[in-house]
Amino acid sequence: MRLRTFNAPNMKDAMALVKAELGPDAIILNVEQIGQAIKITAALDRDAILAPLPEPALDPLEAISQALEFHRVSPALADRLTQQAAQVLLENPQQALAAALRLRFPVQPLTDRLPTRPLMLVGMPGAGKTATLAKLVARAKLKQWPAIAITCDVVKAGAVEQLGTYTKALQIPAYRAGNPATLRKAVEQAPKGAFVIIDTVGCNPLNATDLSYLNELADAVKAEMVLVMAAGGCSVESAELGQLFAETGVNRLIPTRIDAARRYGGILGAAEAGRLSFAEFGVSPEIATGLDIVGADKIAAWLLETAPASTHLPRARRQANGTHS
Ligand SMILES: Nc1nc2c(ncn2[C@@H]2O[C@H](COP(=O)(O)OP(=O)(O)OP(=O)(O)O)[C@@H](O)[C@H]2O)c(=O)[nH]1
Ligand SMILES: [Mg+2]
Repeated sequence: MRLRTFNAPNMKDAMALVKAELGPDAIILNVEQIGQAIKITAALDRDAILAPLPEPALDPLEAISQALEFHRVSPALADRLTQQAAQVLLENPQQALAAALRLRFPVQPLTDRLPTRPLMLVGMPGAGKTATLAKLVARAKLKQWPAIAITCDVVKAGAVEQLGTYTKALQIPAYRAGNPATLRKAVEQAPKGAFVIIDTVGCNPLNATDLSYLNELADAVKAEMVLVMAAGGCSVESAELGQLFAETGVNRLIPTRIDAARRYGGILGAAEAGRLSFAEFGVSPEIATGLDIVGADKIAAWLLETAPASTHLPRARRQANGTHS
């Protein structure tokens, strides 16, 4: 016995499809209204009657709004995304949500092509800046770009050693710079056409001095500041942080710990509030494989795959290459 499903804009067309495919003996097992469309589940085999009825599918827009609520996406952003998804009129919630996300969240990876300016990773303490630097260098090496790394974190105990461990393994030169002038000198060491990446000390964006120091460093070498932010944060707090960093000159965001967070409302809120594009995503602690370039389709899948009403932890779902089990 094989169940078949038929989708059409109205009941008459759906029944015509059933008859055309299965003939007059088809047994209708279930009829659902999905948005404006009709979905019929039918079978030929009479045994099908004994089979349990399929679970009624959630309306696509309902599935989207439940997922956004689960992820603690701010109500205003959730409304905007749901309304945009509604305009797409797709039966598949993932495609509809992806279409809405695509309109609001541009993706601009840092390693698509060799950046023309040094990149400077900034963010809160522990956000994943240094690990992300190493992951970006690993990607640069795959592209056979010459690379150098510089750390301006001369404050945290072990920071220079941490970077040294990564750069030794990645076999690239590393420098430390305690002020804008030494940063400029370090950048001058880079061979022409090199991928130049700069680490910074964890910053407190509520402290204007911290932000203006980052600006001084970036200005000294005309670097692009890129925000690194861990997923799983409160969406209100993250939105405020995203806005503060955006006001400092950040345009792109690398969310990290996608694998270790259950809710993504924070990173969406930060990107929306700061009008930030998504760059790469940190999907595992692994340096070689822990960074992924992710489009709207994948983000929509991440948002929807966590059962919205579920109270249990989702399966270990993200692997080093960013695919899902
Ligand atoms: N699971 C997971 N862990 C990550 C990811 N990115 C970074 N980490 C881990 O997060 C921790 C902090 O990472 P760091 O790179 O040291 O963070 P940081 O922003 O440089 O920290 P400070 O220099 O102290 O401000 C480390 O244990 C990393 O391995 C990720 O995408 N997934
Ligand atoms: Mg660090």
